[in-house]
This record gives sequence, structure tokens and C-alpha cells, in this order.
Amino acid sequence: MSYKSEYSAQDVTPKHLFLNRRQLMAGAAGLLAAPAFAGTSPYSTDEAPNSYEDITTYNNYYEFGYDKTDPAQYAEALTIDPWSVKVDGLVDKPGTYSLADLIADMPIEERIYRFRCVEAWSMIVPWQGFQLSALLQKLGVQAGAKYVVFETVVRPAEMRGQTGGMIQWPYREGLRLDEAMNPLAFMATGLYGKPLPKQSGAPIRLVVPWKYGFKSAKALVRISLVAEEPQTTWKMLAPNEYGFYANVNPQVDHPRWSQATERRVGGGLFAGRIDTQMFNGYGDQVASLYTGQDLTKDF
Ligand SMILES: Nc1nc2c(c(=O)[nH]1)N[C@H]1C(S)=C(S)[C@@H](COP(=O)(O)O)O[C@H]1N2
Ligand SMILES: [Mo]
Repeated sequence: MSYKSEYSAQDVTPKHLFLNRRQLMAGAAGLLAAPAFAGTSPYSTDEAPNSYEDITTYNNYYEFGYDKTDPAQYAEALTIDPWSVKVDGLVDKPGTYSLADLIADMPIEERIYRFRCVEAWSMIVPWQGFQLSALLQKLGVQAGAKYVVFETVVRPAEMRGQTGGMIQWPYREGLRLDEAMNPLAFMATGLYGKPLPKQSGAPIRLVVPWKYGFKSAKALVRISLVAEEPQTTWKMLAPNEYGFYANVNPQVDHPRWSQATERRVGGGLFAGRIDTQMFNGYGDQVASLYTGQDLTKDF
């Protein structure tokens, strides 16, 4: 089944125009799901996206609790305007940027990606946003930078899960610089043509479609360019279960379950499991990043 984006530039529906107008009137916040989509990307899958309902009511976001329904129930408490992102480390233009300044000149497009959680469920998600590479180019990566680190906001008064639990906040993730520069690595600011919902990581999150979902950190407030492989949340918690690379790999099982197959969320009670693909099906674009690496060790 194939899906034609409602939001492509070639197909300007009244709904699209309405969204533009409303978003423009809403000011900076509205620009986050910016109006000028370049059309469906060659990087998008033509599989049918999950419903908005599926995508925004079945979430992992431990800052709001451990249950899949906690984020939809509690994320509304997070203040996302104003929002700023600190950029530091080995970068030409460090500083604390307002979100609007950070993304002002980024080319916004739609990417319909497969999304595969390490827990062996998956979805198809129509994101809007921009390539991480465009942002890194604008910030100016210095020689010596080898990794990009991402940190989520820490705000226990608004994030009820941050008042306890086993995670050492902030939630943090990282990519090797060549992974971050791959055209698939994406910064999402919108979903289904609307500003990103809070439970999905508003106002800005990472999306790395060939890696397990935990790499795709939400509600980013800090991006650092560093020389050494950074500490990352799930590896800190259980290094024998979750590695730094976390590439989707049906041949490397989690110590407690198989990664060979996955359950597509929203498939219904009687839908069968589907085979998990190497690199979540993005091998043509990313396999060369790992030439010479043993992915059973660098899992
Ligand atoms: N800050 C933060 N980012 C996070 C998480 C989290 O708990 N906190 N969970 C991760 C995990 S395990 C997954 S599977 C995805 C889920 O994204 P979704 O809820 O939009 O599907 O977010 C990732 N990003
Ligand atoms: Mo996950």
C-alpha cells in the first residue's frame, strides 16, 4: 500500500493552506512544522504511516513515566515556549540559541520513516524537520570533533518521571560524526504536518531511523561536539543489553528477547509479526558507515 503525502508542495490542498495560515499566525511556534515541504523525499518509505492516534498515544518517554500511555497523559505539563538549545564543544558557533534562531534557515521537509524500538515494536511515522547535517554545517564542526552528543531537558517540576527512578537525568544520546552527517539523520519539529506533540518530543527531537528508538532523544536542549565517545543513557543503565551503536540488527538478539521479528503497532490483534530488517531496511544508505566493524561487538 502506498501513501501520498498530504503535505507535498505539488499537492497543495485547502487543509495545507489552512495549516500554513494558522501556523504563520501562531508565530514562531507555528513555524516549527514549517509550511514549505519540498515534496515526498526519496528517503521516505511508501509504506502506510501509522495513525496520528497510534503515534501519539503509544510512547516511550521516561521523563513522564514508564507506561506507554504516560507521555500522552502527562507531557502536556512541559513548557516548550520559550525554548533554547545550548551548542558547545568543538564547534565554530557555540552559544545558547533560541529555537527559532537555531532552525531559522533549515530546509524543512517531510520524511516518512520506519521506527523500530529495541522492545521489538515498530511504526511508520511521517515526520517534518530537517537533516541534522544541515544544522551541523551551519554550526561549523571543528577538526577533532568525532561525536555529537544530545541532551534532553531536565525539569522535574514539569516532568514527573524525573523526580525518581533509575535514570540519571538528563537523558543523553550520541552519534559518531559520520553517522550524524548521514542524510537519514533527522531533526524532527513536526508530525503529520502539525507541530510536534509534546509526547513525541516537542519542540525538537532527533530521529535516527536505522537505529533502535532509544537513540532518538526527545526535547533537546543541548548539542555538543566532542572528541570521545560519550556516555549514553541506556548503555549507562545496562551496558550488556544496550550498546552505543544500537543499529537495528535481526541477527544480534537482546539478551532477554529475539530481535529477529517485530510487532507493527496498530496492526490489530491477529496481525502476524514481521521480519526485522538489517539497519531497519536502511542498509543501502548506512551499511558503509560500519565497514570493518564487528557489529556483534559494537552492538
Ligand atoms: N528524552 C527521552 N527521549 C527518548 C526516550 C526517553 O525516555 N526520553 N525514549 C526513547 C525510546 S526507548 C523510544 S522507542 C523513542 C520513542 O519515541 P516515540 O514515543 O515518539 O515513538 O523515544 C526515545 N527517546
Ligand atoms: Mo525504545
